[in-house]
Amino acid sequence: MDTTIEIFGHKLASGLMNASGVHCMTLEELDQLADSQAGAFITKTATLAPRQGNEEPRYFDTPLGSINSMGLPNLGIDYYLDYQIDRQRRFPEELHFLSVAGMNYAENLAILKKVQASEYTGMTEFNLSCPNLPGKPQIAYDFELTEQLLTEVFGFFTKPLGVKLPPYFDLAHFDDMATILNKFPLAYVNSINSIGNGLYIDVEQEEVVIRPKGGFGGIGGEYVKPTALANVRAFAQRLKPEIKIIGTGGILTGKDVFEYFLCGASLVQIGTQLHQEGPKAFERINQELLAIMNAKGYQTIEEFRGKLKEK
Ligand code: ERO
Repeated sequence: MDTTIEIFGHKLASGLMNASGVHCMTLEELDQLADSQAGAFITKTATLAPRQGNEEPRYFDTPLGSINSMGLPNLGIDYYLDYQIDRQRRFPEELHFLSVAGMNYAENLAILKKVQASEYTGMTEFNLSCPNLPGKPQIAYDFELTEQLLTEVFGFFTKPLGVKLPPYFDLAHFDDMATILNKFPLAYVNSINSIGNGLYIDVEQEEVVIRPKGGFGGIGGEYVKPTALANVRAFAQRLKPEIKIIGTGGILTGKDVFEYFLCGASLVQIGTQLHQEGPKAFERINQELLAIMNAKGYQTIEEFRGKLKEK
């Protein structure tokens, strides 16, 4: 019995990764992920130029999760591209992930052209769902814009590309977005980014807990798991089988991971819990998953992946 996963031509020791944004800003953090029990890891979403991000405080741990309005602080695409190209040379057996997003339409194209022109051959995650950029709506809530952008991107981008999506809340939206995504040779979709623009209140102080945008921020952790599972399940039922699904949102335990695999995820990403517990979370969670598989008599993840039963 084991938790290995074969995906994108690589064999991973587990299906667990960090969610972009958590523990992946600096070389030191990335090296710690590389040394952890994560099956793969992804870099912080990068823009063309380095960014400071929003004013602090911009991240707050709540009793059931987190709220953040980081505002895309990152060290710039060259930093993360160089890091992953170096790892690719030293560890060709690993599966590498780079996360990117532009601050506007032209920058989205420019950053992907840069990745295309580089010697990087790993996965690129195109973040269409940052909820925390003042004045900039999340791209993937604009269906026409998403289709136009992906059409232009696939005119030149030939490396494996995934998209990070925001949560959807209506079955008609799953239908419409899946119809668009199925037109493209996507490697995967990652559902979900944080639930955008929630509000957490400190009752004692009668005030919000983060400074940017009047306290509005992306919600992660336990609050979001049912929404995230529904997004994974809905896309698994609608996307062509070549498009794999990465499930993200509210994973605290091996049981949560088991639920994501039942819904059809091929990999899962952990954000809030990794922030709270550090990279040792991967080993604990994977051990918990193994214990569940053992109790249920499953030898491999493939035996139950996508097999959620209806009543
Ligand atoms: O504010 C951020 O840097 C951020 N926070 C999220 O919850 N999701 C994101 O995608 C993101 C920036 C890309």
